[in-house]
Amino acid sequence: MQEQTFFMIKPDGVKRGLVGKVLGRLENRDFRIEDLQMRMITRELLEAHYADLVDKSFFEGIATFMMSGPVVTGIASGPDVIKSWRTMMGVTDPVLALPGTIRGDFARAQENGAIQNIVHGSDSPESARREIQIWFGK
Ligand code: DAT
Ligand code: MG
Repeated sequence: MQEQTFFMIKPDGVKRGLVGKVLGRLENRDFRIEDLQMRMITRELLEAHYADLVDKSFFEGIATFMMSGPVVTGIASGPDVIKSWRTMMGVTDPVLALPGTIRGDFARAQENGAIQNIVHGSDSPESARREIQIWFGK
């Protein structure tokens, strides 16, 4: 099914110079990059984006990490892009992410604090709609 997803290259991905590699993986799979913007995240945007995590004990760690430098946000489109991008990212924990996935190939295991795992992707059509609205107002 033709659909759109929201993706982000987190501060660790930008700092380590992985923007081109990450965008290249989307293009390799013939997904279209529909919109793209580098920006600093505000507290308000972060709390809207991670509304389900705001009450977690590790949220302050996430906030410190996510506001530590610019992120690259975007909209990608293509057939089944939402699930495909989640597969391409790999699972949340870099220790468990399989080689071949972005997290499995590039993310560092964390010794403490927030998990830093290079990329974000919407996890469902509802999340994609919600996140595209939050970040791009459309
Ligand atoms: P994902 O990014 O795979 O969708 P998520 O939505 O559950 O994972 O969590 C968002 C981010 O928050 C995740 O990429 C890393 C961080 N995070 C999640 N669970 C965590 C935990 N138990 N400890 C530290 N950071 C965590
Ligand atoms: Mg998530």
